[in-house]
Amino acid sequence: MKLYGSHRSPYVQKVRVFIREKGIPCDFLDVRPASAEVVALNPLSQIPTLELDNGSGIFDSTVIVDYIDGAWPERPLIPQAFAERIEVRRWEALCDGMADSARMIKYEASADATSRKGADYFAKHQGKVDRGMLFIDAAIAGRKYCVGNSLTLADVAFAAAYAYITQNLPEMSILGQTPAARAHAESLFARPSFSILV
Ligand SMILES: N[C@@H](CCC(=O)N[C@@H](CS)C(=O)NCC(=O)O)C(=O)O
Repeated sequence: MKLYGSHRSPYVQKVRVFIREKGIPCDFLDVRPASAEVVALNPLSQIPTLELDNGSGIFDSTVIVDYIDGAWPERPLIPQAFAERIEVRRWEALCDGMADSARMIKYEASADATSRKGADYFAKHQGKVDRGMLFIDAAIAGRKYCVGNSLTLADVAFAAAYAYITQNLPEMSILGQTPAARAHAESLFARPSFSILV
């Protein structure tokens, strides 16, 4: 099994930490979304893309983690029980969405001034990150894990998004107003499986 991606992608990093936490063998190939290997497996030409040993491709990061958790059911990171599973997937959707907005801000900020989007665009995406971070800060305060009493995909998705945001947009003022989110991220980064995020 091979994972195609880049350590600069928050979605790739989420999948890489998930695989490490599961303790399963998987080769990692550092490639761009437009690489021939990815395009051959994924018509969307996006990373992460997973290549199975039978040569077929699996993509979007949400489907890849589902595949891995189902194919290696020992030590599940996505709960089977309906309510917990929906809660974990909600965390993942929130954290992936925050990473989406952080990426938009980063790319637009580095665009040429003549073609750069306006202040409304930045405010819209900043609002998504800020509200998401405040939501997480309130939800995680006093808890060891995002959902339930053990580590799940929710913690993995949060850590990957938090690492991306703090590394690429460290000046965001919301980071100074969300100490519980920061403390949770730091406790996760200390786990060996998460060390690739820092
Ligand atoms: N929803 C997708 C998003 C993947 C994604 O947008 N990856 C970016 C890299 S961070 C990419 O491949 N961009 C190239 C493109 O969209 O053409 C997932 O979770 O896997």
